[in-house]
Amino acid sequence: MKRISLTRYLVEQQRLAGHIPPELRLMLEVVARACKRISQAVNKGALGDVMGSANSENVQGEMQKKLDIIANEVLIEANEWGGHLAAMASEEMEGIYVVPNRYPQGEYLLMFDPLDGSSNIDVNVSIGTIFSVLVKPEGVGVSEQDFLQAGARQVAAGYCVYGPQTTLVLTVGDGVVVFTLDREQGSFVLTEEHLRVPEDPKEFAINMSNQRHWAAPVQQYINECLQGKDGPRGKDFNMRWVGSMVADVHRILTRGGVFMYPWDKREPEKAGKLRLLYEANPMSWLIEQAGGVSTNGQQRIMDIVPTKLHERVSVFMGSKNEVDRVTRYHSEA
Ligand code: AHM
Ligand code: MG
Repeated sequence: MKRISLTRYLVEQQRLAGHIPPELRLMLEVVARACKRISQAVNKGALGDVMGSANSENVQGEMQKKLDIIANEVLIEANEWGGHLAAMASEEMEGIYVVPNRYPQGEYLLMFDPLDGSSNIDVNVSIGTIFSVLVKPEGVGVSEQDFLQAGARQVAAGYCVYGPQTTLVLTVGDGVVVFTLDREQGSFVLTEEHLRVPEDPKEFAINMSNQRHWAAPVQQYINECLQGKDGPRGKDFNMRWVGSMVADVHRILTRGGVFMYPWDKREPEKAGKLRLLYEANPMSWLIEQAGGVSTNGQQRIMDIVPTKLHERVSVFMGSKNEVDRVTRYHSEA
């Protein structure tokens, strides 16, 4: 594999496969540049006055951290003047952000969770940025309605994880590629092509402290894993839970497993904790592009047509056989 930069990779893909329009390529480069800046802020930690709470709440009623707000601003500022976007939507903003009139308008819609895993910022554990790109439907102007498209219509999706390494993982519908940030050169370098999720792993990721609130199919699946060699699965399982979706899904893309954030009885009116448009959809597409499966227990997540911008969803994603199994338990219930 050639150790080429993200820019060069995208140019080559555009030339070879022709499936990355130039505007999309340029937009992805802008997103990657913004991620580099967020990575720098994350790395500075306490030296950069980026730690701790901002003493404000976002639209979901969650306390915002300073880095949530910084990352959101970095992404908006980097993208608003590029001419490739019509509007953006973010976990940290109630409504959509329409590209101001003073800048050229493009045809794409960008959605992001600027800083996923906020609870891990202050304890120096991996966090990340998740993003998803759609094409704006034809018509004058842009509205929230334009964002309410099924995940199957995404044209690009990815995340950047800020951990021991800063890693950008991307799909444009032709498999999953991984770039590692070379801090000395200041560029993302291709380090993995054709990422595949192993099919029969022995690892699961779920917040076990919510066990008593889960629905029966999830209880059954986890109970069977916990019985290990002595139970119906006939093998021992390991559990990992970072508490940052980016880090947990990155591990699963790398060595297999299943990531779950199911509906639970604590807030029964909510479909789940994670958000469909800028968390579940991009991660689902990456998982599927790597040969995995992603459902909400009932159906493929990417087939769900959203009804609102900050819609939540129950999530089961990862290795095919495990996700098929827990999805089957839902249909048998
Ligand atoms: P955030 O986007 O506000 O950081 O919330 C999403 C995160 C996910 O990264 C993670 O999987 C989940 O929330 C963990 O939640 P909890 O600690 O409640 O289990
Ligand atoms: Mg998040």
